[in-house]
Amino acid sequence: MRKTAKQAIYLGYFLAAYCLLGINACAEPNKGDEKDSELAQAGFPWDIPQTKPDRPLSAAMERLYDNYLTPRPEDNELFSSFKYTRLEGFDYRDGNGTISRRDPSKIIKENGKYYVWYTRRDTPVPPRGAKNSNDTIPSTDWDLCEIWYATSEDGFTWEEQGVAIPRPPKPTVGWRSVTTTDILKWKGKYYLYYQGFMEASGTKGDHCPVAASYADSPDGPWTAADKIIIPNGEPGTWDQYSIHDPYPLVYKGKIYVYFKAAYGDRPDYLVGNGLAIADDPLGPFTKHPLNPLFNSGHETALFPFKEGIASLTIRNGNESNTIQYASDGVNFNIAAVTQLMPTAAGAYIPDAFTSNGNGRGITWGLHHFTGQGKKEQKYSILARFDCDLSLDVHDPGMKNTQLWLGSDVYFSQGLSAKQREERMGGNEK
Ligand code: AAL
Repeated sequence: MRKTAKQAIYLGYFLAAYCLLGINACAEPNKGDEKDSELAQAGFPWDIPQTKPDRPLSAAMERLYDNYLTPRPEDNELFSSFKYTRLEGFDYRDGNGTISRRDPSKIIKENGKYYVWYTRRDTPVPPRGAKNSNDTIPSTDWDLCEIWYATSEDGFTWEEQGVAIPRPPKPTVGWRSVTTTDILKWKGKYYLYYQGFMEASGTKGDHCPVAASYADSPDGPWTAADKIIIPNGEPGTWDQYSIHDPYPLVYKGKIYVYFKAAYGDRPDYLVGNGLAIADDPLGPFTKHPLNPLFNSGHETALFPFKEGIASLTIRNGNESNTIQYASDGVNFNIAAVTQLMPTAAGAYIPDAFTSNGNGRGITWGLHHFTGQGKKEQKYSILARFDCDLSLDVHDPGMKNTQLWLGSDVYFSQGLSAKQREERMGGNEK
C-alpha cells in the first residue's frame, strides 16, 4: 500500500478518536470539574471547618490547614501571646551600667527551689567597644563576664547565690569571658554549657566555641571539662567562627545541643540555629548533617512538645516572631506567628530531660532586656515571661492575637531625622 494512503488512514483514525473524546468532554462534563464548579459556587462555609475541607483552596487556606494545628490561633496549642513581669532580688546599681545580667538558662527545679544560671558582668565601667577594651574595660555587654546563678521559691523573687563558672586563667577556653550558658541534668549529674571567649567580643567578630563544666549538685562546685565541647566549623562553613547559645535537651535518649551561629559578622549578618548530638554530655558531639536547621532565630529557646521539639524563633531572619515545631526534632515548620516574644528566653521546662516522647510544653520562664540605661551606661536585666504553650493549661488570656499597645509604643519607633527629611512633602522617593 502506498505510503500516502497509509498516512491518510492513520490520520483518519486519529481524527475520529479526537472527535469522540472531544464530544464526550462536551456532552458529559468531567465529574471532577462539575463538583469543582458546584463547590466553588457554594462559597466557603461561614462556620469554619475544623479540618481541611474537600474543595479547591487558595494557597493561604491550604496553609491554614497544612501548617497550623487549628484554624484559629486561639485554639492552637502552639500559639501564645506573652506577658511580662519585673523580677525582685537583682540589684543593678541604679543603672550605672557596671553590672549586667543576661542570657538566662532554662530553669530547673531542685530541692524545692527554682534554679537559673546567667551571664553576669561586673566591670568598673560599662562596655566601650573592642577598640577601647582592655583587661578591665569590656568591649561588649557580654565581655569579661562570669556565669552566676540564682534561686527562687516562686519564680518572681530571686536570690543571687554567687558565681558558678568564673573566668578560667589564660589560655584555658573562656579565659576572656564565659557567657550564655544552659543547663543539662543527665544521670543525676549537672552540666553547664557556655560560650568560651578567648578574645574580647568584637575584636574580629563575636567569635567563640562552646565549653562545659559539670557538678554533682546544682549548687556546684563545678569542674571545667577544660576542652572545647562543640568546636567551630571548618573554614568557610556557616559556623566557622561562632557557636553560640548552646541549648541542651534530652531527646530520643541522646543529648541534643541546639546552638546558634551567625553567617557573616555584626551588623550585616544573618543567624541560624543548628544541632549537635552526643551520647555523653562531654561529647564527642556530632553536628547534624542538615545544619543549619533554622533560617531565623537569634537565641535558642526550645522545648519538648508531644513527640517532637518546639522552638521560640524570636529575632532575626524571615521567620522571626514565630513558634516552630519539628515532630522529629530536626525539620522545623512554622506552627504559629506571634509578637512581643521574650528575647533570649530560658523557660521552666519540667520535662526538658525526660525524653519520654510526650512533651507537655511551657508556661513561664526568664528572659532578658538589653540596652537598658543611659547612652554610655548600657546594661541588661533579667525579667519573667508568662505564656500558654502547654498541653496541660488553657489560658485564654494568653491567646491574644490583637495585643493593644499604647500609642507611646508606636511613637517610640519614630522616623530618624534623615528619614523625615527624605520623606518631607515632595521629597519622598
Ligand atoms: C546573645 C547571644 C550570645 C551572643 C551575645 C551574647 O544574644 O546570642 O551571647 O554572643 O548575644
